[in-house]
Amino acid sequence: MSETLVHVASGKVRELFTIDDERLLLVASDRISTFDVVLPTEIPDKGRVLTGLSAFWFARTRELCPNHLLALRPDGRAMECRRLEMLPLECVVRGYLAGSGWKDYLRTGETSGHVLPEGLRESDRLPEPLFTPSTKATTGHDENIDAGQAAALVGADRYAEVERTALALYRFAAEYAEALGILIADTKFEFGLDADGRLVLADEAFTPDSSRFWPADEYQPGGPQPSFDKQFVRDYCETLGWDKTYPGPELSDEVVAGTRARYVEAFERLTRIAFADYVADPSVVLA
Ligand code: Q0Z
Repeated sequence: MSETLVHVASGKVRELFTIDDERLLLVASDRISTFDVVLPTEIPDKGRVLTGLSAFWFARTRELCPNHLLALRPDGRAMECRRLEMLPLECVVRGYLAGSGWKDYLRTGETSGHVLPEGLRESDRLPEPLFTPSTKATTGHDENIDAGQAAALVGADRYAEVERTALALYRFAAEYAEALGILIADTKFEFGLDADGRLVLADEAFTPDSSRFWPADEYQPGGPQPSFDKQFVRDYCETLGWDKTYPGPELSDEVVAGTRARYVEAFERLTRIAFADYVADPSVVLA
């Protein structure tokens, strides 16, 4: 009955373990990163919020694309996943012009080979959501690539399938979240293949760690937008004069409490489920 978990990988804020030949355990910690540095202070329940949100979206997008979720653990922070052959692509969809998409547009008028209209401002909504894949960097930042480079990595037919699926997933979630007051500016997916070669959505889905969440009521294009979840942390770090290199600063109790409340608010707004109900029984997000 008891199982032996073998640790296989660490992300910045998550851990991956092997359960058996077919299954992995993906555990979301309460660690938080900002400006690419993991901070020494944890945000209580952040891991549960992110796992619950991913599971919620996996349950609601099953008809658009099968996913790796097999079961939620009773602690609400760990997910049993189907083990897949992962594709060597970070599958980014952008609905708004932010981050590296904005930087590329300023330099070249394009982002990942998509020619954009002139005169766009930072954080503007794009005419259409764009698929902007990047390579998986083992160190440093993922590198944006164009469709030709991405197709060379996975094959032209698989590339077309991944693009079509990623755009469909983004359109579904962005429309759903916007109606609840959250703009999903962009998001990153990872896909894998099952034993039959079927495309399967893996990793996490539409969490604030894999996506830019913006509060819709504060949306004001023409500059950077406040982050739904991390703005207190960023503002606090800016007051400290920290140089944004390791090690990061400890967070104050007020910043921890405010940030935890924002994660819980994102969970409750998007799922329309009380976070306490999720903690009592994580399977409520799957209904
Ligand atoms: C995901 C990662 C980490 C979190 C491998 N279903 C799957 N099948 C095979 N491999 C993966 C998955 Cl999700 C897989 N990663 C990235 C690493 C924590 C995510 F340490 N690596």
